[in-house]
Amino acid sequence: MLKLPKDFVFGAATAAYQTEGSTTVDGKGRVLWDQFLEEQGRFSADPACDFYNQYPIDFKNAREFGITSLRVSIAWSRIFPEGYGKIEPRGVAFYHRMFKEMKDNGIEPYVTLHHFDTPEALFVKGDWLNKEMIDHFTDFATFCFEEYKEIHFWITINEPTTLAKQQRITGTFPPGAKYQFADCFQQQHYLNLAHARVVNKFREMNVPGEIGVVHAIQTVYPNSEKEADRLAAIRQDVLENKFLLDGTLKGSYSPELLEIVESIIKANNQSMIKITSDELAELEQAAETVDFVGVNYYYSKFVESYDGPSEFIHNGTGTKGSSKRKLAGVGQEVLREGLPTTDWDWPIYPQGLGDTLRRISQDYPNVAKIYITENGLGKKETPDENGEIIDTERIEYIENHLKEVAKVIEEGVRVAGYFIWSYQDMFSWTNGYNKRYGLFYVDFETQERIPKKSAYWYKELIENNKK
Ligand code: BGP
Repeated sequence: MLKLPKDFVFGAATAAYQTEGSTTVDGKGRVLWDQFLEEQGRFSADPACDFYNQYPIDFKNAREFGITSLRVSIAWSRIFPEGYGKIEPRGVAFYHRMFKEMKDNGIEPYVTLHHFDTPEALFVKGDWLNKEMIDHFTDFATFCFEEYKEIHFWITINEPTTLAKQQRITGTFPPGAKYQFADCFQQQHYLNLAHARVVNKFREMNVPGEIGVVHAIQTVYPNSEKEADRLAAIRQDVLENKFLLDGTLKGSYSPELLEIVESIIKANNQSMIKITSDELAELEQAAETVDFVGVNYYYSKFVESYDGPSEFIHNGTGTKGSSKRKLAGVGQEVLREGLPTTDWDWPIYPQGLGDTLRRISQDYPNVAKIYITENGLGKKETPDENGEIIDTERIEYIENHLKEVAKVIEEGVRVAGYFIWSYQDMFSWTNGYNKRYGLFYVDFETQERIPKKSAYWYKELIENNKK
């Protein structure tokens, strides 16, 4: 039987744009996704799982299933429809209502301030590549700290790596730019800086709570013992993980790290990024006080050296084997023989979570605790003839990852909690609605919720762990 510490937090995760729907309701401003998705014409985030209206049902379900912590995010453009300036009182009131409902159901909110939903008015001005964005984000965060006194746990930014890479290199997030390595690293630096500035503000204001950042970590391994593959894996890790981990948790970039950054940028005939000493001072100050880091882990990457041009094809349909991931100046991802993959070509490798947790603990000893802020399995699902969803594969996936967590805790790594992605089925940014992760199945036509087998399994796990 899986045993975790008595005070271990068992939660589940959500994000505003993926759940709320009601994207044009109560004065909400547009975000970067609205036009991008309209132009693609494949799917929209309305009504998603209608969390804007269904949240009382979702929280009641959570209470019944023993889930006492949920990750939610505040949609910036519900509060500041233009990103700054005019405040929308209906948006402000919505989150007070929502947080109250959570508390009334005995649920602790873990609140993300930026989960991929930059207001459109700021997106068109350059988004995270425009330094002005950092000031506006800090003002939005400051407003939230003053307004939502009921919140204890704050997360600055969700997955800076995903934002920077998918907005600038893979073209899968708006604006859909491809292979802009310099922009990707510049944006990573500005995301590190935005996180730091908000943490420093939080301290200056003496907010009585905790604050951290959430990183997506895909653990990178060389696919062979060959030196060229080892170097490719180092570059891939710098591009996706290390630059952000060091920037937010160490508060500095070593000369060796910057050399690798420069070599990737130069290999793509682009100009090196700009970093000032004042900016570095901000990073350093924040890294000294950060309370926790969240790790979102889904899969690991196995990398080989590659000398050709970039070629990235995203599998956004769940057609196994349809993706290609080769990046000039970095390396190519390959599927390791014998490892299972999801329909979206994500290799399932629980050890990768253990290795990442050990790495964070060793390399960033100043970080007091780690939460797994997302982990889960995306699947195509429909209820069976009895109206049930028997998601055995998901249970296995979660259990195997939690076993890794239990193992590293035994070794002394301070992991404080685990949030399943996702709490209920919802909208997926680049995949729409056929990639389901929820503990609760959602019929997107009727908005009916059905607990999956995994929800019952999780409930039992939580109860057993309390004994
Ligand atoms: C993370 C995001 C989530 C969520 C999840 C699953 O990157 O923080 O918002 O979407 O991944 O990803 P996907 O929906 O692409 O399968």
